[in-house]
Amino acid sequence: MKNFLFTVIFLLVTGWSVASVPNEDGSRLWLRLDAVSSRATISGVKCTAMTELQTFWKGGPVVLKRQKGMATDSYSIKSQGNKTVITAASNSALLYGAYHLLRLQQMGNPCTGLNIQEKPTYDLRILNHWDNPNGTVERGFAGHSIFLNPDPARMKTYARANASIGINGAVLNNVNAKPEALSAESLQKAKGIADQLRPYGIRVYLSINFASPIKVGGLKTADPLNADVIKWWKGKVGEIYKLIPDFGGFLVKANSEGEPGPQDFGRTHADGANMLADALKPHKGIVMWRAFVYAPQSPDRANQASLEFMPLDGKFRNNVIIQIKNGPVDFQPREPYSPLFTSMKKTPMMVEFQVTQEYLGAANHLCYLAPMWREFFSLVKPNSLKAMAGVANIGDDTNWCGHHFAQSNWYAFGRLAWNPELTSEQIADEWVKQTFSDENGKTSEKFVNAVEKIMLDSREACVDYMMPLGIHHIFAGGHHYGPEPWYTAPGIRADWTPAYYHRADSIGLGFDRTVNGSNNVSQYPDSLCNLYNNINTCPENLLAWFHHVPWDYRMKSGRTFWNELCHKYDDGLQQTRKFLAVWDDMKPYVDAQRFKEVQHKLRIQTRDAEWWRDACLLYFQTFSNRPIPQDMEHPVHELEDMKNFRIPITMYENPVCGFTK
Ligand code: GCW
Repeated sequence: MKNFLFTVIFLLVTGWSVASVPNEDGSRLWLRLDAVSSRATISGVKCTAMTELQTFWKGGPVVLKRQKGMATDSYSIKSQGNKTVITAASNSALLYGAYHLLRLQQMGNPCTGLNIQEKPTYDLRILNHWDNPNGTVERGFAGHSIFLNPDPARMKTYARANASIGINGAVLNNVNAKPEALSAESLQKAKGIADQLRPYGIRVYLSINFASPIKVGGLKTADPLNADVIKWWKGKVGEIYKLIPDFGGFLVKANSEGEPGPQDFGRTHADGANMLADALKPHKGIVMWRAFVYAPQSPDRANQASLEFMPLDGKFRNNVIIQIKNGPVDFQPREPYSPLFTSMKKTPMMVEFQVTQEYLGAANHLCYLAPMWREFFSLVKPNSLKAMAGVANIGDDTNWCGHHFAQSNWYAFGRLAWNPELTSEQIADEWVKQTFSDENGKTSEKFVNAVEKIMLDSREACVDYMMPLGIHHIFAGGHHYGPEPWYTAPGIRADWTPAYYHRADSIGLGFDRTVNGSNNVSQYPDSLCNLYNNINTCPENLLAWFHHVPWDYRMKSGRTFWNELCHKYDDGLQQTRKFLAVWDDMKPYVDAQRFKEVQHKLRIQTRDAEWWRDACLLYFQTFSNRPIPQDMEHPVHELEDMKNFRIPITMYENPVCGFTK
């Protein structure tokens, strides 16, 4: 009773009460400003920036000025007397300036005395949608493709959301591209989408199937050096530009995971990419050619992109960018950076991050990814890259991303593509305040601090309960949700099974990538090579990535490797329980709908973390033959039950929940 009275008094005093917060479904993303009833005077260039400010800006007069010579997409915002002047060279840059101003307003920050200069690090800030023509989304956990039957209102929100964080490109279809992506009907559809996105400065791009000349064009070959093939692509590109004059270009996954490519005709990646680049060049289009390649016979998958692409360094046309996943294997909770980033010196490169949480709990786990991307940029210099791509986590779910907090990853991707030096804290702060503030731009400090702490701790917690200490690729087969370090299937390629990566045996755990092992370390610059090669200097969070670590190896904590592993798994689980408890306490500060939906997801995450800990520890224990330490909570599930458990979903769905026995 005393507590209750105290809470009521506290809520009254601080002005926060459940009743005053109307339910929200997340459909407005972080763009939660209501249209103003009396418009401010917005003068100058008539463009989308003007409409946005007229609709949402609550402050004094704003002048939109165009000034030639300013860098692409850069803008300035200056307070002059009671006026605010936004200056930029183009309409899309004016729009970025307008959203900057609206962001300040929505966060409740001062909007006077401004003197802001902004310039994006990358000219190209692009989302990759893995959307299929039938509306499914590969590794999509938020429903179906928003492009299947593009709803104008939804397209507008999508465009506004992207522009508000500076995203200026969208690849509309899956990199596992169906040839029909280039059919007349699909191109008409792409044109429709391009027309809707254009006012917001977003260009569209398409993924192409390298065998399209055969499958769509009826030719006998797709050999990139064949004259008919070259002509076919030129014609196709011309057709696209007639429909979409500002079309951005192609994204290509070639000779990877069964997709066709130039190697099918005895040619190289450079031959393939350059042929497409030549067709696009007259229209100022580009080719983003992926370096995600690996063959089943390789002794170490992590070595392969470098082995295939290094001999081609400097051989690509200047409108080709090599698109490289951040890590050398595949979007794992933690990987070292892909060594191509520091070894390719003569070829433009871009990084591909995965915003959708294929290996990070899909749309069920709260995992804020900015710290992971910042970790990448701590070793790969932002200005050594040309662009940034993110595999989108967007679908037709009401809240767009399946989990309310997954929106923060879309947000963080855009903000980091604009400026990779922004801190995870700053981006979280912007997102939380915009996503949860009241109509006056106010958010309770207690809520902001608590929620930001959850976000900032969440990625490391996920690593801990899923794949700590450098372990990787031990997720379930097929849909990739949950632990399955024992997974195998009849006739499956070795490099698609966890055992290829964890190599658990009676001696220890981990992949020997040292000079005595696969020699992957030698693909890194000398200083890092030496650091990673020596088990005593290798960062412990990458230990089992680079070493086969003996179970009794002494860690910095003084524990054996086995005991440390046990504790890491348990720490991760305990963290998720804390997240849930902290969120439970947030009820007074958030609308009931989002409170409950997030709480539901956190409960799943907590159960899943327990499942991960139990499955991995009990399975690895069959190799280590060592006890679970006494000073931690012990597994509660049976290994056999977990081994017999399968979630009956495809790679296009979000599981309702994980192991529940
Ligand atoms: O991570 C793997 C995914 C595939 C994906 C592939 C890729 C689009 O499991 O679903 O295919 O990477 O990035 O090409």
